[in-house]
This record gives sequence, structure tokens and C-alpha cells, in this order.
Amino acid sequence: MELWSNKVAALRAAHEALLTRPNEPMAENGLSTGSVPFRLSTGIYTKYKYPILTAEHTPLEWRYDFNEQDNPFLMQRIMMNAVLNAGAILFEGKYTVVARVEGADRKSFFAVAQSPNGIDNWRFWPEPVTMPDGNNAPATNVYDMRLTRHEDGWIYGIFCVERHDETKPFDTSAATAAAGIARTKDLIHWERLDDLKSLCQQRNVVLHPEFVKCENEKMGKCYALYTRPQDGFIETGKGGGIGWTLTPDITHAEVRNERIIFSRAYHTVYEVKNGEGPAPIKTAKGWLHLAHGVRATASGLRYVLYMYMTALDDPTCVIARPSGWFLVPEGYEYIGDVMNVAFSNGWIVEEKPLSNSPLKGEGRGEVDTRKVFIYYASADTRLHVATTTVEQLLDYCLHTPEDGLTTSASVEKIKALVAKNASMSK
Ligand code: BGC
Ligand code: BMA
Repeated sequence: MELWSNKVAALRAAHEALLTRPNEPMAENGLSTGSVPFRLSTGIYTKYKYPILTAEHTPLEWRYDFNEQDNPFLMQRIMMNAVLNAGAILFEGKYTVVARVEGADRKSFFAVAQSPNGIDNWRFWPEPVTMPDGNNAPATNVYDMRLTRHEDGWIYGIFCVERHDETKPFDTSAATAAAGIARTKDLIHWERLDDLKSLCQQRNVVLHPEFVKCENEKMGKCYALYTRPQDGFIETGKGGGIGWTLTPDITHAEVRNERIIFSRAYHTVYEVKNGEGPAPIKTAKGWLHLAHGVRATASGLRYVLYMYMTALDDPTCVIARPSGWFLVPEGYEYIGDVMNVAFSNGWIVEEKPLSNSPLKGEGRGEVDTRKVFIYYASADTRLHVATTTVEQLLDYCLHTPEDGLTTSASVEKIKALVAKNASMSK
């Protein structure tokens, strides 16, 4: 029989090989992505061959008892199911995610993983995050943390807290969703603040990185939150859309006035639901937003990513609304626990030394070459990265025609482009 110690060595070697496997870009120069032979690359971003984090990337110490007497067959004692929807941030010079890790028991929790380059060699910290309940009722499940480095000096994590709906004791699926708020300086110790007080359920709540003037100017500066009010646990109902609310005290945050800044619309990719992704990226031309849109199909809900921009001096004012999806599940990304889902709640924009800050220049000097790393999950199963630049995202948002909301408007857009191209060849 194979020696137990040899089995352990082989297991550790295989794990290490997975963690250190170099990642490869799938689409350079706008050629085929390789994953789906029938779709050309969008040219807007580059996807990578391998997912960056999966259940198999979680530390072996989380899953195995390495005492030979207690675990003679070297079997997993605690199994992991998925690594998905991650908040992301540059932290101490490293590309860092706070991922949603889901165990075989369907409970998800948060865990920090870091990489030196943002695309491979991702490694989890030895222990998952211990998230205190603070003054809040204990949650059954937590997920989808948005990380915001706020100008108040804290790193905030806002996430969904799910609890059984006790008003329906006999319905084992009845649940409520609220926004949990915590802050940290080191990603290890989290100070849990009060859950966002709201008359309705909330998911996909995101903290804007800067203070904003309060509605009542006497109150000074407020924290601003992107919200997503919903009537029920799944249905957004009347409240559909990405909302915006101001709150003076983040330790007791409350939704008083909520304004929808990006609504759902009939026959679009965000017909059924939408929600803010990560906190927006500030650029000289406005705030770049990544969001998800959901539509219902005969095979279930389809989750895709889309983008929009808001004005620099008024993050509630939408200034660019490129039509349709920006990123969708492709090839094997389509397949997993929850089919047909691309979801993102984290991206990282590369920092540049202040001297050549793209926010400063005018004219040509304005080209914003900062690299952007988009962390997206596929099929609620695994986490991927796609890379691009701020300049490309601006170009995408500002030059992709808007959705005219009818077939004939779409045909006219295509005809206008054909005519433009034809005029060039004259
Ligand atoms: C799941 C989430 C999902 C939500 C709504 C939760 O129980 O954990 O992944 O987004 O239900 O379907
Ligand atoms: C949602 C999200 C995600 C998930 C998606 C698809 O409502 O909050 O957690 O990726 O559903 O299942």
C-alpha cells in the first residue's frame, strides 16, 4: 500500500502546481478568444485561459486532517464547492481579493487571496475571514462583498446578509436580504457596523469612495451608497434599478431618500434585475461603472455584465449608456452550479505615480493608460480575470451607441456605421 506520507507529498505537489500555473491571455489583437470558436474577441478586454481561483485553490489545511491516525485514508473532511464573486483592491502593493468561498454545505464566507500580478499565482491567506455580527442578528449566509477604499481612511466591505424569513416559519426557502457593513485597515480585523436600515430588502449595495454633500447642507458631508431595493428576496418588484442614497453616519447607515439612477427596461439585458458591481472608477471624463443585468429565459435567469458612466461632479447623472452586454459567460464559463451567469463585484485599477496622473492632463495627455483588472465569476462556480485599460473602457462607454429600445433603432445604428465606413473608402 502506498505510504501515507507519499500520498500527502503528492497532494501538496499537485496543489502547489495548480497555484503556480502561469495564466495565459486568450485574445490578443482582437482575434478569436479560443473558448468559443464562433465568437470573435470584443477587443475591449482580454480574458485568460484559466480561472484564477476555484474551490481547488483553497488551502489544503481547510479541507484535510493531516494527522495520519485520525485520517488514515487521507480524505477531505471539509469540502469546498466554489470560489466566486470577489471584492478587489490593491493592498500593500498586491492584487487582493476578498472572495466568496462556498463550502459543500452551501454556506459562503469571505477569504482573502493575493497575487503579485493580478492574473496568476493567487494564494489564500491561511484562515478565512472572521466576520463579527456586531449589533446585528446573526446571518445564515453572507456573500458578494464590495470593497471600497473610502476617503475617510477605512476600507469598507459591504455584503449581502441573508436570514430565514421568520414570518414564514414553514417555508424553508423564505429569506430576507439586507446589506451588512464592516470596515477594516488590515483585512484581518473587521469592525462590523449596523446593517443598512431600509424599508425594503437590499442586495448589491456599494459604497461610493468619496464623501458627497448631504441633501441638507447643514449636515455637511455624507456617505453615498448605491442600492438595489427589492420587494421580495428574489423579485425586485416596483423597486427595480440601481439606486442612490446619502447617509451622514456610516456606523448607523439608513436609507431615507432613495433615487433610482439606472432603471431596468423592457427587452434589454437588464429587463428583470440589475445591480451595481464594484465601486466605480474615477476618471477625468467621469465615473466608470460596471454592473450586472438579468433577463429571464426558458432556461432560467441569464446574468451578464454591462457598463455605464456618470458625471464626475454628479455621480447620479448618467452620461454614457453603451447598449447591451459588456461581458458574458462563454465556453466552459457557461457551465457550473448556476448556469448562464457572469457576475462581478470587484475590479482593480492600477495606480500611477501622481506626477503622470491621467486625471491631470488635457488633450492628448489625457490618455488614461491605467490598467484595469476585472474580476468576474462564471456560473457561480469560479473566479476569472479580464484585463483592459481605463482608456479602452472610456472609449467603449463613450462610443458604443445607446440602446434605442426597438429593432428599427438598432437597424438604423448599424446602417449609420455602414454608411460611415463606406464614406471612408471613397
Ligand atoms: C444565493 C445567492 C443568490 C441569491 C438570489 C442566495 O441564496 O446564495 O447566490 O444570488 O440567493 O438568488
Ligand atoms: C445573485 C447574486 C450573486 C449570484 C447571482 C446568480 O442574486 O447576488 O450572488 O452570482 O445571483 O446566482
